[in-house]
Amino acid sequence: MSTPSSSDPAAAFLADWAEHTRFGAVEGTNGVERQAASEADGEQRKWFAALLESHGFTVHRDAIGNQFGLLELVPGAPYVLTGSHMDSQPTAGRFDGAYGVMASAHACFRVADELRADPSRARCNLAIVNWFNEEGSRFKPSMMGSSVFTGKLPLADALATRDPRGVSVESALDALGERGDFAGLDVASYAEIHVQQGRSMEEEGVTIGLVNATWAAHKFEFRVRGAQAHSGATAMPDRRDAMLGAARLVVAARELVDEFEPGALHTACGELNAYPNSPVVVASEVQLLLDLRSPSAEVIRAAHASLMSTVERVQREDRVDIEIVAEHSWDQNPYPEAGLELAREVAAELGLPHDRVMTVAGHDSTNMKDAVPTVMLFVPSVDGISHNLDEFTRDEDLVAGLQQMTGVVRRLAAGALAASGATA
Ligand code: HGY
Ligand code: MN
Ligand code: MN
Repeated sequence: MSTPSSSDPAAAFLADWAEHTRFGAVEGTNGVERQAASEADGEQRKWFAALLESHGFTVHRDAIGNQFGLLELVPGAPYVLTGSHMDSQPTAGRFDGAYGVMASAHACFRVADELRADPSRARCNLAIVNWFNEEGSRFKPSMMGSSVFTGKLPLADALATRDPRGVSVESALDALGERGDFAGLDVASYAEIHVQQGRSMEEEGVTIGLVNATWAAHKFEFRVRGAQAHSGATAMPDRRDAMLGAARLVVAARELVDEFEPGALHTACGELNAYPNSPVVVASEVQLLLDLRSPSAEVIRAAHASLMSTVERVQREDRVDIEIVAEHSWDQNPYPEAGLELAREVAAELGLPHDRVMTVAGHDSTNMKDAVPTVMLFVPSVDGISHNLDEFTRDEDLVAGLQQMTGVVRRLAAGALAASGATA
């Protein structure tokens, strides 16, 4: 673990980075499995808390398990908040989210040392955050911790959410000792860095992505209901096959893409649970999660309408009932220009190739940008591989992102973009 006296910031970061990847490491691969509030997530949180404390930060947890490291340099001043998430998808890459938390921490360590040496430059305090359950794989919806923090999701609803085995968020967090009562952080500004999870930056030779907008997303959790029956004996016209209804929706999601210009719509069904899921039985119930993404709000609306007409047709023709059990969506909308300009100036000063880029995936900053002045940054992903054990970003890009983040935090701590009391 790095110490406050580490003199080479890049080497100190890479050493801690190498150490952090052992939590939830999937044997024989370079990836991790560290779903929200799992044992591996809990172990990593303990290690991360010790890292923050060793650099003089005080560690707190709020009621939804967001983990904060705080350093007060200017008594009573608001905080520059920076971070991302350390939870992962099943059998996933080691960079998604965790890179942002570790780069934020090391950027803050460096700026903290500078401001301790010259306190007259400090206008804000420093806070690092490890948001709870960004991925939404074990507990839906995604971006849970930042949604509760920004008031978009009621705390009670989040705590009551259960994983497929019936374990609630509340009891999973309690089992790890990761549910706290910290509240009332006065946030001046927020910054996050993440791997791109696409390949345009690598192809265009861009080292620092200045995220200027997010794609729109609409996720549907459907429940398809039919009737349980013998898969051999039941006459075909008598069947109400929930698996068939679900399969029609899976195929419809792919066919929707062809209704629009190439690249205008991404769709997938990533989760499918059938009951009773047994040989020789026609399924009575299937739950599936269908995900629509587009850079155009208009395309999302049109795709939504087309999907609903498919739902009507499948119910009629296949004699199944289809219900929307839950939805999670966000609009196509911009990140603040002032944050983009600040990040552009830092990249130019550092001589790092940079350009504006949209984010296709959701991030905790998708929530935070609606509450406080926000900067969102990307570093390249090799071949755009993501949510996969082989996700990869080169060390030189990790270090460039750390330098960029350090420059951004330095300016934010000196009062750039500051808004006080925007988030409680
Ligand atoms: O894009 C997503 O849905 C996830 O929250 N990153
Ligand atoms: Mn992520
Ligand atoms: Mn992810």
